[in-house]
Amino acid sequence: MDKYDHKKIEKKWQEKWEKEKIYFPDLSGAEGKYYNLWMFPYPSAEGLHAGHVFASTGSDVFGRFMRMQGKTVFQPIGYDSFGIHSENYAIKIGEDPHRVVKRTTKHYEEQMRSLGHGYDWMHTLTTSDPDYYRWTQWLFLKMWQAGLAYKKKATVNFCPSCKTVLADEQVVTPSAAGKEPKNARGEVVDETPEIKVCERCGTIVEKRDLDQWFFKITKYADRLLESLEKIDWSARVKLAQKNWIGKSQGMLIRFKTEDGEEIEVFTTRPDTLNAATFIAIADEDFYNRESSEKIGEFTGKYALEPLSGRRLPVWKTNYVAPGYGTGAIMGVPAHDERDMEFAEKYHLDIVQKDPDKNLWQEISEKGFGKKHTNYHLRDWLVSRQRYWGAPIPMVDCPKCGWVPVPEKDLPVILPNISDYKPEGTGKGPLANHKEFYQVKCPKCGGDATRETDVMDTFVDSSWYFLRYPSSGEKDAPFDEGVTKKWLPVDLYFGGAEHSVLHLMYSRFVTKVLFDLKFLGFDEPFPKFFAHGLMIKDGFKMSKSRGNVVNPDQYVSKFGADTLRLYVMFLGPMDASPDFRDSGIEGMGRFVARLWKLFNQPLTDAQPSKEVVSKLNQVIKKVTEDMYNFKYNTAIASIMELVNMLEDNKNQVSLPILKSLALILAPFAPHLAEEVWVEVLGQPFSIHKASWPEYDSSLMQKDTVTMIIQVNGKIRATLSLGSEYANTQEKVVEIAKKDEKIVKWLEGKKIKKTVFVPGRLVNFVVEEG
Ligand code: ANZ
Ligand code: ZN
Repeated sequence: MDKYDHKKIEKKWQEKWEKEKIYFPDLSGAEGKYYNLWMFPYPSAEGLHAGHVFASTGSDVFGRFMRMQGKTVFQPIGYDSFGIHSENYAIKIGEDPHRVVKRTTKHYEEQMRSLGHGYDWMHTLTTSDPDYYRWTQWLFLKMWQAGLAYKKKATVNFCPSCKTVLADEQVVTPSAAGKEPKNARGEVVDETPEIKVCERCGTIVEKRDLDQWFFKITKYADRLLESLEKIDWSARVKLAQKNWIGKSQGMLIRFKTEDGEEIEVFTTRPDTLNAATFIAIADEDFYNRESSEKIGEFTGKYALEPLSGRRLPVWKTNYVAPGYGTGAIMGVPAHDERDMEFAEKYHLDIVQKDPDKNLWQEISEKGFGKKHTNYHLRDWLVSRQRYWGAPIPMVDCPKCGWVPVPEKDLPVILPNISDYKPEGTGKGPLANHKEFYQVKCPKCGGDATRETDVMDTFVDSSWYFLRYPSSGEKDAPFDEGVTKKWLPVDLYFGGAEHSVLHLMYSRFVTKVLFDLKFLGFDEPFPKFFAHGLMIKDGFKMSKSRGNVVNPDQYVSKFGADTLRLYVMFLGPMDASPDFRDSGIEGMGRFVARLWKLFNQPLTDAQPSKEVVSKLNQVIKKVTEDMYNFKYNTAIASIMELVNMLEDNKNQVSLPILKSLALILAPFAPHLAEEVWVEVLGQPFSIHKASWPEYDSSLMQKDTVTMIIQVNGKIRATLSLGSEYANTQEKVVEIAKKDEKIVKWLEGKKIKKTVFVPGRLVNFVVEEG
């Protein structure tokens, strides 16, 4: 037997799989479809890291399992290549982003192929390719036609480092961004609860008033909320979406100031109106200050509480958000902590509410207020003052206003320019290029200007799953028939950090396309699984710590199968596994043992009951663990089986090794194929073979020996299934029928029964 030569064997099967199109299903004729999708990566300069290996292998293992369950599995991969990630890197090294992306995507593909994932390389996509972004622009036009895209001046989040605006969802806490907070000069600052940073770079965001394009996601707030009910996602991710939508029911109440001005407040607690002691209104200046304390200033005005006419001082503050509700509140310190903190600081009155009054009714009857539902969700800001994105297909005409680029003229090509660096002027680099923006109005033919902003990367990724099965389609973003067959996605695998960003946007876009009759379903991912994030030697992997694990060296040294088995063995898919070099060496030894076991001479002898029982138990366990993404315990039970077979070499028969190869196949696809075809002589390919069945009747149950006493003397022992040995009722019932016991109990009265679970029963009977 030769040593297991992973380099030769892995390459051999990768080529054969490709040649025989093992992972390229016929999408037009597929029966029992299974669309197995992993969130596509940003092709970064560094390439894949071990966290990608963990997540993508987790998805691949499931896809392989489903294929062995008889499904036609479609598992595509592509690149989210537009956007700041690639662009910032391009700027850093002074190379055109087009060229950078060409190189990085090629590198990603090589790495992904080396891991042996079962991707359909015939259906891939790159969001920065014109034949992809043409349809991202088409999507923009559909939004416009549906009245869901608009441009408006607004106070928006601006990242001084990325020099562009950000959507609300892209402004997060430093920990959510996984970054240390930095000020505009790039210096790291202390983290306080109030600090909100750019999701990409960790820089504290600023507010700016700018003219921007938005998608009206707020129109879909209720539906995004309601249909969470019908999708199979974890409670945690659903809650994140629910909180982000932030529906709250309350009232708008009108106050008048003494000089007749009107102030409307939004409150969820109209019942506390008679405990309101001040009015607080939002103030942009205060709000934009980096202060973790509540600050305020008395305006000199008083508002009259509508029911009693009490005079309430009106304050300007930083703790009322300008963009939420009406931007004004009634301060109720006795019942609201934030108001209490403010009232204490500025010595304002604190009074209790009147518990007996139904103020909801009284306020609306007297016409001072009306019921109102408020949402935290804001419209989605989609324009970016950057270069590396899909140009927004709109033309500004002095006569006609905003005119969409006709569909037949798409794509609006992103021109090659050398000055692609953002300047932070509020306009993107394309605004310096007349040859790009000087156009004729598509409607009246007069002189007009193109929009020079480009789209947010999250627009690119909001619909990519629709494109995969139709990639290459020239006349539409997706083919009707293929889409009907293959969508929605059966299992979506990805990081929980996208809980509100990408997942919310994709759900929104799907609902819009459903309403426009392009799709027959309105949830893109009926099942989503959020995997955990891998760490290295106890720490989060990060460039600054220098502990980012590049998988290439491990693939080269140990082979893809060892690496796959290792990362899958680290813990359940939703945990945060810790990558350690010592661990992968151990897995390398296990793979060598497997190779030896498969290559030993086979026997025709009947395996013992114990071995058969173990095999069936392990198949059962692995099958169940697969559905729960507990690959770690699946692998652990395969290891137990291997131990047992090594101890019982004379019983290792062909059927046993076939089953072992089959359950290994999702984890170690190359090794499994090699032994299946070359050692066990089975027909290519193991990855199209059926998953093994298990037979419960062949599984020996664990048994427990129970001692049965009568008046403290041992009269019998009973061998019972462990499922019985802990229930008094069951054990007593069986013991009383046992012939050795019957004679001791005959005609006697049982005074007492002592029961020690799993160990003993003592019947105490009348003497004599
Ligand atoms: C009086 C009151 C009494 C309130 C009480 C709460 C408790 P949701 O929608 O659940 O987040 N509020 C309204 N607009 C605000 C703004 N722009 N910035 C900051 N706070 C604002 O909570 C709505 C409640 O948050 C409103 O109800 C208002 O305070 C405050 F015992 O009014 B309440
Ligand atoms: Zn015009």
